[in-house]
Amino acid sequence: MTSGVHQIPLDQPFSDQKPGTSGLRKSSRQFETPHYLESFIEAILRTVPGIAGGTLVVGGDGRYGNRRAIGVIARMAAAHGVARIITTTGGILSTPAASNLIRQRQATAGIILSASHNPGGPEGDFGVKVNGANGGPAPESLTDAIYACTQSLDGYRIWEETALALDTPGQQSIGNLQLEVIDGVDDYVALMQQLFDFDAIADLLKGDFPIAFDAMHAVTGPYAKRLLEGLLGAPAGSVRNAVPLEDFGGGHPDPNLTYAHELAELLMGSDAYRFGAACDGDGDRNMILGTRCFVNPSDSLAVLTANATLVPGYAAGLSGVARSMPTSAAADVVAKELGIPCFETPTGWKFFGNLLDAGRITLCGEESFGTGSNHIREKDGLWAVLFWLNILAKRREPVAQIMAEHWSRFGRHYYSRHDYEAIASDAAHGLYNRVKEMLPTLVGQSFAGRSIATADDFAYTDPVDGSLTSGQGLRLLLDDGSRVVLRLSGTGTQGATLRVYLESYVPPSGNLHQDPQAALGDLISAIDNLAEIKTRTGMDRPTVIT
Ligand code: VG1
Ligand code: CO
Repeated sequence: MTSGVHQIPLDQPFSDQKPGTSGLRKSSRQFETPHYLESFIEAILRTVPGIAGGTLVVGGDGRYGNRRAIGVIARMAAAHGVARIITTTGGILSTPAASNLIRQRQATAGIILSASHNPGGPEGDFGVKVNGANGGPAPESLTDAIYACTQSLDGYRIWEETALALDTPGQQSIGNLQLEVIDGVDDYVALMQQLFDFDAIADLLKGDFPIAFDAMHAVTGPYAKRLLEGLLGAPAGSVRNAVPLEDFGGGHPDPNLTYAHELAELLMGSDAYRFGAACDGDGDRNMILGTRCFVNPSDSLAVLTANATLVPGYAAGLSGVARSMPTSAAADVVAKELGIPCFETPTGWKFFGNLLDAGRITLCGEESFGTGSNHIREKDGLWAVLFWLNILAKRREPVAQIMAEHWSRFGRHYYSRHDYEAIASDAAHGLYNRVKEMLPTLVGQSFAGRSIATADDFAYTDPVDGSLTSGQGLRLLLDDGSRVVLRLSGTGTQGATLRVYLESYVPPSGNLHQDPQAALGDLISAIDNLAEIKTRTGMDRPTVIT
């Protein structure tokens, strides 16, 4: 049946639909430009293999534009011969839950509507991410092909106007397409129950162990309510800001000490809670806090690696771990002791997919509050929260003590990321390209009292398929194992964001309890001198310090 198909011509293609670190991310206003969303969806439907007759999982983090986009995708999918769309009540689906659904239902692909941790609402951002049949972000070869398709697009196909019933589970057809609306929380909760010791965690939470979880008015609210307050018995109110709102309540759903400051103050400034955590807009990031203790995400990956066998889903041990290049080497030290391989990939979850699919790694993570495992092919915020709770339930020690013991066993990687957000694009690229050109001359030069051993632009050869990805960040590796990395963000929507990553290792015999900014102070001033950060950005301090 093709009677309902409309063919809409485009006067000219949109030139700016190049996906970044994780999908196409633009302002909500841009996505409301007539035919803009449709153009990108058309390119996806023309490019992803097996779409005709296939199954698509579609949902998003609930931000402004979510429902409209699901309607457009469903009608366009119907016009392209997609057999089935699986979506969720209210269209609310976290990125990790979407990854799980794609895998569970053996879907052809998924389309996730989110700009992750970027603010939402009519004045905020919107985004479209494409995931493949393994549940992971599309590889660069596919996103490049989608982009290429947008460049010459002369029109798109869409089914006639159709109202969707998204509020309750059920089935509906659009032409030959079956639209199935399911509860978005059930399958994810079932997966978590397979991995973690719910009895042990419930027992921990029954005692004197108050927790605070901040859903930041984003997608994890319904999942966290069901898991933490429902199944695990945490007192009502343990999950804060639990109702997903189209504009995230005006907040910036990025779980770090700056944007999740209410939670940070509760944990860092009082003894009221034993454990605190927050997730981002689409539920794939996590921040972990203990009483007066912030767990650096790079350290978090190392602690999960060292303690994995305490968790039922990982009791048999790990095949390997991976971290993104800018993430500290804390996990490397643990992997070495465990005798398992450790891989270093470029930034972005898509690079972990091949390693996970090939069984080469079990855990992986990024410094940007992302942690995950082979249970799905995305990072997973609530999974990390449950992993920590499972460890705490077994070890019965405060978070701060677990960190102290970890450092005294493995040494400490002092680590910080300084973000300079929304700087003029010219200034950012000028600064970056200048350092890039200087790289060959830097080797052997003195830097913060050490010597620069290696200066390069990170490139990665995928150990599974041999593909090469270059231009992934400027690295200055010093002779004592310290390093500084510069990168330009691939997820911002305003101007450019410069990220400066700083790392310095102290062995177990060294000073393990300094403030990281103080411990890294000489690196911070040396990179400012070398890259002329303050003068070229016109900013005297970073927007966000992690
Ligand atoms: C940032 C992080 C990166 C992460 C990406 C997507 O990218 O640094 O580690 O994978 O966001 O996360 P960039 O290019 O801005 O540094 V999310 O939560 O947006 O899916
Ligand atoms: Co995210």
